[in-house]
Amino acid sequence: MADLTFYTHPQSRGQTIRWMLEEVGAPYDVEVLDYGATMKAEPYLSINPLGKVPAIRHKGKVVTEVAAICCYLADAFPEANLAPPPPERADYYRWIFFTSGPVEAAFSNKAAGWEPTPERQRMFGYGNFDLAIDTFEKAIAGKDYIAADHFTAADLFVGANVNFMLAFNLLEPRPVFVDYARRTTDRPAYHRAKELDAQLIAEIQARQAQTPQPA
Ligand SMILES: N[C@@H](CCC(=O)N[C@@H](CS)C(=O)NCC(=O)O)C(=O)O
Repeated sequence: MADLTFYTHPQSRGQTIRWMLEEVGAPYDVEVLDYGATMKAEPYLSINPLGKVPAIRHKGKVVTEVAAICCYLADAFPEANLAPPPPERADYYRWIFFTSGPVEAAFSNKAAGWEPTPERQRMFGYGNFDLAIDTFEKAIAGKDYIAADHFTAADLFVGANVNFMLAFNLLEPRPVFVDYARRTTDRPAYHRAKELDAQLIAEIQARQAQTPQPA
C-alpha cells in the first residue's frame, strides 16, 4: 500500500490530478467513487464533506480542490521540478489562483446562462465573462510556459482547464488558447493519465452493462 491515495472518478476533474500524479511519478493507490453513491456517503464524506472528487491522502493528510492538490504535490515531490523556487512564484500563484477562482466562476455562470449585471460586476471576482477571458489570454500569450522557463504545475492546471473548456466549446478557440492547450498536453504523463482513466471508464461501463436496468 502506498502512502498516497487518490480518490477519483475517471470522468471528473480527477483527470487533472491523475495527470499531476503521473508527472510526479510516486506510487499511489486509487479509490474510485461512484457519482451519487459512495461519493455522498461515509467513509468518503470524512475525506471530503463536500462529497466531490478529486481528493488525495498523503502521509495521513487530506487535500481537496484540484488547484490545492496540484500545488501540494508539486511541493511534496520537489524532484519532479513542477514548482519554481518560492521567491520566483509570483506568476505561479497568480495564474493558478486566477484560473481556479475567477475563470472557473466565469465559466460556470456562463454555462448556466447567467452573467452579472453591469451594476453587480464590481462585486464579482471576475467582473464579467469577456473581461475574465481577455485577461486569461493575456496571461498565456507570448510565452512558452505561464510561470517559469519550464513546465510547472501552473501549466498543468491552467492547461488542463483550457483544454477542457476548448473541448466542450466553452472557450472561443483563439490561437493563444489552442496552442497552449496543445503544448501543455503534449507530454508522456498526460497521455499515460488519459490511458489509465480510459481503462477505468471502460471497466465502469462494462460493469454497468452487466447490471440489470429497471424496465
Ligand atoms: N472545486 C472542486 C470541484 C470538484 C467537483 O466539482 N467535482 C465534481 C466532478 S468534476 C464532482 O465530484 N461532482 C459530484 C457531485 O457533486 O455530486 C475542485 O476543484 O476539486
